[in-house]
Amino acid sequence: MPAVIVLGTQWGDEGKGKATDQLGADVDYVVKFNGGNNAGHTVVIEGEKFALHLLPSGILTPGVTPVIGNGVVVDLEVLFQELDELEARGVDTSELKVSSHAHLIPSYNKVLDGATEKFLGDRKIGTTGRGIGPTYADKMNRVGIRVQDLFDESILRKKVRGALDQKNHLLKTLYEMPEIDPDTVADELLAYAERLRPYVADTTLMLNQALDEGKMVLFEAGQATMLDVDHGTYPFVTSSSATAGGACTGSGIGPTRIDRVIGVAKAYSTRVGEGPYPTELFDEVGEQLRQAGGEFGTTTGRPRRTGWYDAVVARYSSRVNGLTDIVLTKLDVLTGFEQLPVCVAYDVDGQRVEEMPDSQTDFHHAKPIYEYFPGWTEDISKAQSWEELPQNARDYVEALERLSGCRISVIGNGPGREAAIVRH
Ligand code: 2SA
Ligand code: GDP
Ligand code: MG
Repeated sequence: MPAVIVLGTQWGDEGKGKATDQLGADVDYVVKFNGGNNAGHTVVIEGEKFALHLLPSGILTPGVTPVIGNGVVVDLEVLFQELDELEARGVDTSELKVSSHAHLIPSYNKVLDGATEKFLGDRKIGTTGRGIGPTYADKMNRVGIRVQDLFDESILRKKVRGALDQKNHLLKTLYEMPEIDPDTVADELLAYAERLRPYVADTTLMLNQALDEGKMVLFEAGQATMLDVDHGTYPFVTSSSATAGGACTGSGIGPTRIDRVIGVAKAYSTRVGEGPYPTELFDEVGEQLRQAGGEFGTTTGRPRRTGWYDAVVARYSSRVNGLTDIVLTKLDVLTGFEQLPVCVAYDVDGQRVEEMPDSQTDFHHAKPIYEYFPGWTEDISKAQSWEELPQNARDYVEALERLSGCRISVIGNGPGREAAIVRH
């Protein structure tokens, strides 16, 4: 299986980092194709915890070439901080490749991310404040700054000036903030040029050649299906394509090359930031899930909203991504809950709805219709096979498989690399 996509089926933080890492030994390239340092992937190797933001999780596996694809937005300060931290912990980062087409996050877009959220007030998105939205807006508006611009100083200065023309006007008149000097921003970016140069590559050519040679390439999504700018709960989404199609546009691979699409799903659900979330729990059970699952943002430390598994979302994810497999994570977190509700359909203004509502208003009105499954009390964190799981845990997984419209091929039962039960 030469080309595999790993993506999130819910609202992020399903455990994609761990799923990618587990496939690591068989993989030649791990490609990040969307998002930037808004992502946070935690990987635990022999008890040691690594939190990755901008770098693909594959960087932790020796022999894997980590790639930052053209669809990613890169904060150079964060990139080098992350590389320095990993190097200090003995991780070899020298094989990293960065697409010359990837866009850079200039400091003004971090200022604008914060200012826009403040301006929106109670209509805010709850962004990570990393400048992601404004940088993708610049890309689409054709005033973005790309990696390759760092190597032509006069072009870079011209582009930064062009981008700031409009933004300074906005900062001054609407947000009542100081204007930003274009040359200061250009100098900030240029300071990283020589350090970045050895990593820069034509990653599209490189990846297509690798696939021609039968190498295994893994595409790792940031965020998740319900945060995708097209298919998520717009406008409460991130600004990139976190679904399977994004792997193609974000790396320059044709869709005919993709062999497998693995969706990672938590055995319950979480969401960070604002936006509709039908199965959200507001009571002490929600708090219990948050504590048991350690549900706090990897990037910002924000407490995550928590709720039950939503099979309508899972079916939708299977459909828009063409999933071939689901990796179900954090089953161990559910140990000790007496009863496990699973949302099988929605009640939308008195009507039973089986599929994801097409209209935003309907989704905002959706109330979960639950089926209830009995829980288990046995510790499952040491289980190594399907047979070792208690009957109720197996019944729960089989019910999720039936309701989600896709086979569940791996079950996560702990944060460590080794804590996984392979079924198929
Ligand atoms: P942005 O910053 O423009 O991408 O924010 C837009 C929405 O996307 C959500 N978002 C995320 N949701 C879950 N996890 C993310 N990564 C971090 C993590 C989050 C953290 O792994 O824990 O540490 O807070 C992530 N990144 C973006 C965001 O909450 C907005 O709803
Ligand atoms: P990602 O953004 O999808 O890569 O996920 P995050 O790393 O932000 O959040 C997932 C969290 O769950 C991390 O702290 C992982 O170490 C942890 N995790 C992953 N799989 C499992 C699992 O099966 N069980 C438990 N208990 N924790 C897990
Ligand atoms: Mg995360």
